[in-house]
Amino acid sequence: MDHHSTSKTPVTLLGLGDMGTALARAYLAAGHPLTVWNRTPGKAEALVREGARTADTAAGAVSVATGPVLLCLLDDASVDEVLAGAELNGKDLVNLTTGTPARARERARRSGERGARLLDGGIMAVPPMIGRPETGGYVFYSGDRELFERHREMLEVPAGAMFVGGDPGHAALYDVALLSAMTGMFAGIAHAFALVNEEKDLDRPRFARLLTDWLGAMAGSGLGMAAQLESGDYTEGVVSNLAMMTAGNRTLLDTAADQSVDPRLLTPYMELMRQRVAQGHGDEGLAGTVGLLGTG
Ligand code: FVH
Repeated sequence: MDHHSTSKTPVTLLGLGDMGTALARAYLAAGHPLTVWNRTPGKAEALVREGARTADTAAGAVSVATGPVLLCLLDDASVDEVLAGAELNGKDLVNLTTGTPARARERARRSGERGARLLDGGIMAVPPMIGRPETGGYVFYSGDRELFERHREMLEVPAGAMFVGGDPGHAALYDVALLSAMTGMFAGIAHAFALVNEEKDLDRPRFARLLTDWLGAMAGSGLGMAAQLESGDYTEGVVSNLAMMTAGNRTLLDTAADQSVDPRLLTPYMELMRQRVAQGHGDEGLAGTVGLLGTG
């Protein structure tokens, strides 16, 4: 690729882990001039053969950047470390590293003080979904709206782009909220497999398909919970009430004991359900457990 023969926005990318490399390949495939940097230099070699330029240092990559600088690093600490040594004045930064909302807000403030603009992103995709729109992967963005609109076409190259507000912390908050829900789901899947795994003649693939279908059918209950949280009426549209579910939890725990499975992944949430019923809300759905989690 001749870097001067395209009208596509030049992209600088810091970080060539699994996700960074997938992003790099998507930009190269779409014909964007691409400069990459990675702490461990060897990871850039294949991309250079595929048309990318490489920089010796992160500060060097940022200093010659004429377009947006994307960061896809391990965590907040690595982003702050990499940005600390760079001259940011006049630069457009797009952070795609998973981090906390508080650190995103602080980074946006500090970037502004250093003359840069920052858009924060949270990637809702795994590397094989990058550059493949049919997989439905997307990235939450928040912070500088003008920056988002200006670079929207470039941002949409690896995955869909969804702007969720001017608060620079909101992309991270949405990202972490969805990842947290996913973690709870993984815990449920692990418990389910623990219950059945020692059974003779278990057809694991068949069980996995049943589990996947059931979780898919139940995931929509989040919509009902949102409606209840909006209205404040936690009995609205309830199809499975807390009193019934809490009684059913006894069966879940007894079965775990019979199968010699530690129920510790389930019991914290069961305790919240029990508390809400004890407060006299057995006719509600699960929305009342949300308020019990607040620590502020
Ligand atoms: N991979 C995934 O499934 C998920 C999908 C959703 C989004 N996440 C987040 O994306 C960020 C990057 O993830 P990744 O998969 O690329 O992660 P790694 O393959 O572990 O690569 C990490 C890169 O970060 C570099 N790095 C780490 N520490 C430093 C540092 N102190 N200074 C500079 N660079 C640093 C590391 O460099 P090296 O080890 O190769 O030298 C890699 O380039 C992440 O936030 C996910 O949560 C991915």
